[in-house]
Amino acid sequence: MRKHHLIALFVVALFSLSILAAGCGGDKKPAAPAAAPAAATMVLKLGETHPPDYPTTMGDKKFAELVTERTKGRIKVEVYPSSQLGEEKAVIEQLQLGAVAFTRVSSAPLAEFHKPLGVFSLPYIFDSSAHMWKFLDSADGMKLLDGLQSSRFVGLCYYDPGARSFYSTKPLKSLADLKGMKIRVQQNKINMDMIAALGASATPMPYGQVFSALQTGVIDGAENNFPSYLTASHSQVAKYYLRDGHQMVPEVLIMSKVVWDKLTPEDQKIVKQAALDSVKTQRELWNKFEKEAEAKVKADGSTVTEITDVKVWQAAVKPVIDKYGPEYKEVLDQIGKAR
Ligand code: GTR
Repeated sequence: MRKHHLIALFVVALFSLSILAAGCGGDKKPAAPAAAPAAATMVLKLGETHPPDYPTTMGDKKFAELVTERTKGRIKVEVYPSSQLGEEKAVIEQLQLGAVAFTRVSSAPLAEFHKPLGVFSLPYIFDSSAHMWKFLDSADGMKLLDGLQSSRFVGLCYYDPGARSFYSTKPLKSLADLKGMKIRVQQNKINMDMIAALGASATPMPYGQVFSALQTGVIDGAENNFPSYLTASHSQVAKYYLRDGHQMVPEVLIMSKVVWDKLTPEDQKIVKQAALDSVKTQRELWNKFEKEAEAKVKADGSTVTEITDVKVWQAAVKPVIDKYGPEYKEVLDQIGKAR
């Protein structure tokens, strides 16, 4: 009881003091009208799979920098590299919910959320990087990106993906060697069919699990471009790289439609343009790093074999084109036109 009494007294004393303090305003200037509240900074997250200095991450950072600069700090984009926000599929789901604002992903896992992008996983649809960019930069390429809106994403821009090729922990120098191998693929249905058509067995799994799966022998091989082969350390365990260039699967920078809808039309325009303007940075760094990565893996002891029989590979995957061709006919015709 006594204790309660003391506490009560203390509270009363404090209360009186605060009244006194409030009353001691002094010269009683009329209260200034409240200043208009400064526009709050909107902080938006961008998820990226690759490490901080990888070309796609550098593209993301350029994008972030341009957005902050052009919105005069109204919007701040924070780039989280190295899958800090999760693997690609998980981050894409976060975008649909609006919990993460942006991500840079490969169009292969994104195609599981937005089917039209599956076209890019079809093997040998582009003859060269120039052919691919001619299509991506065309009105048809941009239309494909804009179509993402129907799946609650906003497609901002494409980044260079290079070409994907197979590599293995076991000798791999020809298509015949691939037979019966367990190959990790990006999580997408077309990839499963492609691997089957090549006589191997497909194991889809997130990118972050591939290194240990190679190391422990859960899989025999995987497929990717030189920069990923190097930076994910796959080249340390899978020493045989067979350069067949079966796919060029564009990287895309996308935004959550939920978050996009919260921006003013003016800021939406800034975000879109900043993304398009960041492409130059990513492409320049990509071209440089692709060559550096190739030289590095060779210097580190990887055996790189160039294929000389691309027609044989193309014939082997023809069933995949036959199966999916009708579904993607319109875009395949546009890609053909850009050739
Ligand atoms: C890389 C791509 C990543 C990821 C990875 C994979 O080339 O840049 O976004 O999709 O391939 O194979 O999972």
